[in-house]
Amino acid sequence: MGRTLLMIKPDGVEKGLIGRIIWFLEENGFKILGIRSKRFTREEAEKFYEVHRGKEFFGSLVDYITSGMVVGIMVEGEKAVEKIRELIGSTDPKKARVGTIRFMYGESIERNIVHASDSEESAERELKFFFEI
Ligand code: 3AN
Repeated sequence: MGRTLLMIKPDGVEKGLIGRIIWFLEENGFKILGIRSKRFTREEAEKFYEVHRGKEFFGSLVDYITSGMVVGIMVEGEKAVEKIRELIGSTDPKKARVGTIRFMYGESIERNIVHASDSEESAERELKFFFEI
């Protein structure tokens, strides 16, 4: 068993996709261990995305992620990190596999509905932005 963070970004919340995404996770056999909505401060958002600091899209990414509420979901399941990354699809919705969350709902490489941790270490680091673990 493993756990990971799936975060619904402001565009996913605005589009009313919270319920559908939770349904999709459960339908795919994952267990929801926690759900919390919040709005990131700039400082927190910069920390959350620190691996991207210095990239040309960093400022825009921080503006976007702080523009509204996000929902953090702690998800448990076998090979959770790897499998949830598969279920969300490629960063760029145009390249995402049919049936993935980003394929179905994503608009652009930035407004791509969800984030999911890309390794077990990232998952433990990122879950702490939402949960006392
Ligand atoms: P993923 O979310 O698929 O792990 P990362 O970690 O490469 O993708 O990027 C984190 C976030 O940064 C993406 N979800 C997206 O919102 C934004 N991003 C990544 N690459 C670009 C880009 N070339 N232009 C604009 N935003 C980007």
